[in-house]
Order: sequence, then structure tokens, then C-alpha cells
Amino acid sequence: MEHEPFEFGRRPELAAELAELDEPGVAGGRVVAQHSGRWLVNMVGSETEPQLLSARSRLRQDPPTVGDWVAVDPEGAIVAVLARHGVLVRRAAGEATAAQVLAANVDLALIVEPLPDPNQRRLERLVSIAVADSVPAALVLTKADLDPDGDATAARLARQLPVTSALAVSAVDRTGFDALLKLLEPGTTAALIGRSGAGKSTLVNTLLGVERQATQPVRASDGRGRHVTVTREMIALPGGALIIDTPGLREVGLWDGAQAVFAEIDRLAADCRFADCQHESEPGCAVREAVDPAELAAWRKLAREQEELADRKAVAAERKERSRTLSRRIKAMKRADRHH
Ligand SMILES: Nc1nc2c(ncn2[C@@H]2O[C@H](COP(=O)(O)OP(=O)(O)OP(=O)(O)O)[C@@H](O)[C@H]2O)c(=O)[nH]1
Ligand SMILES: [Mg+2]
Ligand SMILES: [Zn+2]
Repeated sequence: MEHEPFEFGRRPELAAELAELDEPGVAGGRVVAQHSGRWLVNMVGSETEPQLLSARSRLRQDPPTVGDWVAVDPEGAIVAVLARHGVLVRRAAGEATAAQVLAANVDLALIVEPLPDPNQRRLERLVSIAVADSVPAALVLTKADLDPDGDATAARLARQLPVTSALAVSAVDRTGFDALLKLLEPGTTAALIGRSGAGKSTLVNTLLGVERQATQPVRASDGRGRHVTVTREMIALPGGALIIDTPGLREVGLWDGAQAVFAEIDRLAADCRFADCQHESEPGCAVREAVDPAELAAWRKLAREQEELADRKAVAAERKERSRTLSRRIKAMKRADRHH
């Protein structure tokens, strides 16, 4: 640890956190990848390569994820996941009412979208994933070599989204990488999110200076990516930052509020005549005139999605409570049996 103080990212209170667990002999580590029910963990204070470890069954409900700080017992099993600071969560793909934690302990979300035609609707969703847990988000528009107006587009989008910065980069001519490196201070954990083919893995390779991550051209027919990256993985950069490469998101289902992204609509809505104004055809609406109709439509779609999700969360919580009561009853019955 001494020679490379930021090899794992920042966790200044690690020793105290481990001591508080009341699990004798545990060591700290950080999850760098996940492979079918096992986790690749970089152990703090150990010279060894990352270890592929299993986790205690009680962690099944809320398993470790990439970026997690974990406690490992002397037998080499993960016994606890330490408190997460800054998670990227999305609704799991499909109909399930489940959250998928994409990455934990993220200091900076790099929202990746390619030039020349960055999709603002997708960006709103991607940025929402970050701001939902107050993770600072920076917009990274890739493939700037394909668009002479990349910087202007980045500046325009930065005014419309709650991002801390926005830049246009090119892996082909290395435009923008100096600015990107400034965001990646030593000890920072950054995570890339964006659609397949956006250039996330290419960005990692360019930062590393080696072709570590596999990349593939987008399909010529429709410009879509080929879902080349299939696992999430945390990679140490030469400058002392860590970067999490992720598979392209097919569906950006939101798990938590998108309100921050549409702060402007909320602010204007305070002047609508009706408190529950939907900004459709209500008289005295302060939003309809002031906001781009496409943006308003995006807001409406997200609001509806969030409502549906809230319903489904409520149903799922009820179902869980019912099954918990049932299993408590079964346990009590078994106990009673033993006593006879
Ligand atoms: N012209 C140009 N092409 C780029 C740039 N960055 C990436 N590409 C190309 O875009 C394609 C997709 O890049 P990847 O890095 O594989 O994209 P990804 O986001 O990792 O995709 P998934 O792993 O499928 O999610 C590749 O052919 C890259 O060479 C760039 O700056 N300029
Ligand atoms: Mg990739
Ligand atoms: Zn209104």
C-alpha cells in the first residue's frame, strides 16, 4: 500500500470500519470484477494478485458488486460489504422489479455518448442514474474526430443537464484527453456508462496506452454496437485513478428519481396555476410555453415510468412481507415440533 497509496481508491476509515464489524481476523479488499457467483477481490496490504472469492450465503440478498469494499475472513470468504458511498443503480432489464447496482463507491460517473449525434433523451436517463445517488456526472462525447462541432455540442448539452463538466474526446487523435485526465485525480473511482458502441472500452485503452479491453466496430447497417464488453471491471490507470468499464446498456431503466435532471421543469412548475398541473392543456400553465416540447415529452414519459415503478415496488414489498411472515410461521412450527 505504501508505495502506491491509491491503488485501491480512497477509503480512509477502512481499518476502523473493519474493526466495527466484530468479525475476528477480517481483512479489507475491493471488488474488481465478478464471475458467476464469485468475486475477484484485490486485498489491501497484500502483495498477491486479486483473489477469486466466494461470499457467505447471507449476502445473497444484496451481493457484492464491482467497486465494493468488502471484509474477507481468514478462510477467504467475503463476510460483509462495507457501506456504499455513491452507487450507480438501474432497474434490472426486463419486467422484474429489481434494482441492479452497476457499480459501487463511484466518485465520478463518466456519461459516454458518441458524436456526431449525441442522443439527449438517452443522456437524460444516463445522467439520472448518477444524480439519483448524488454521484457527480461528467459528460464525455466520444468520436470528436467525426464532428467538427463537438466542443460546442458538449457546451450546449452541459447547460441542459446537471453535469459538472462536459468534453469532446477522440481516441483517434487524442483530442480532449488532457481535460479528461484532469478529472481523473489519483484515488478517484470513475465509472463509464453509455450504450454499446459508444467507445467506452476504447477510452479505457487510450487512457492505459494498451489494448487491454476488446473493442469492435459498430454495425454498419444500423450503427448499433455489438455488446462487446460483457462484464463490469475496475481497472487501475497509470495516474492513480480507477476506472470501471461496463457493458453497453440496452435499456436505461431508472430506479430512482429523475427529478434533478428536469430541475428546470420543476422550478417553472411552481408558477403553474394548479399544484398538480401536468403541463398538458391546463390553463395558467407556466411550463408548456417555456420548455421544448420534446423535453417535456421526455419528462412526462419518465414521470409515468416512475409512477408505474412505484406501484410495482409497493406490490413487491407487500409480497416480500407476506413470504417473510409465512417463513417465520414455518420456523415457529418446526421449533414447536422439535419440542414434542
Ligand atoms: N472515429 C472514432 N471511432 C471510435 C472512437 N472511439 C471508439 N471508436 C470506435 O467505436 C467502436 C466501438 O467502440 P468500443 O470501445 O468497443 O465501444 P463500447 O462502448 O466499449 O461498446 P460495448 O463494449 O459494446 O458496450 C470501435 O470500432 C471503436 O474503434 C473515436 O474516438 N473515434
Ligand atoms: Mg466495451
Ligand atoms: Zn403546468
